[in-house]
Amino acid sequence: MSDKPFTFTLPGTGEIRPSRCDSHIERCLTSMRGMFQDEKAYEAMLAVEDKLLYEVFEIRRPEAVGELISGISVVHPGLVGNEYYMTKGHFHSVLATAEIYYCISGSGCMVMENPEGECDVEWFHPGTVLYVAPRWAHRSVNTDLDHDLVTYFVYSGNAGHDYKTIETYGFHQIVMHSDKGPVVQDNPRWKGVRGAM
Ligand code: PAN
Ligand code: ZN
Repeated sequence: MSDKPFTFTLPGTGEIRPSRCDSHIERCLTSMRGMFQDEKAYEAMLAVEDKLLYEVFEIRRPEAVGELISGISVVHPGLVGNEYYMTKGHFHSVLATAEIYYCISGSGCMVMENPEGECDVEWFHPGTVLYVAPRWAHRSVNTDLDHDLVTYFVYSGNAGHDYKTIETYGFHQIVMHSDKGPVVQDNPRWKGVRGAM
């Protein structure tokens, strides 16, 4: 990997690919087993098609202190039962590493929580910059049922990803679709002991 400076361009509205991309990850329904509330709806959807829920295009850099890894996250529109398509979500393995998200197009939110169980949900609209403070787990949720949620993210090269904690316990909060729009609720299936995480 070159150590020289470089440039690239972010996707415009209606596009999803940055002009430079070293890795492209596609996450389908199968990789989100157990994460949605409505298991029957999940299994029924999966029986028809293993739908693509979100994609990540990364501009890779060495996973080292001082480096910055960035890329584009695209959460496609849709519902599993009454729950919006979302990312798996994770803590950074090096908890003390922050992340910046910039919303390019679409709308939705970031569901966040820290290991003490404090929760926060911040909303994305085109132009929103979100600072995910160190120690906060984060999950992107697309609450627009007609358009992709496209964000640009930047995080420390050494951050690493801890998916297991969220896979085991879930997030304390969920975002559900209603006639009046998105509603943030306590997660009835959260598997930890409240106040103990
Ligand atoms: C992002 C996320 C990306 C996909 O690059 O990795 O939005 O979400 P999951 O990793 O939870 O599947 C990031 O936050 N990196 O640290
Ligand atoms: Zn992250």
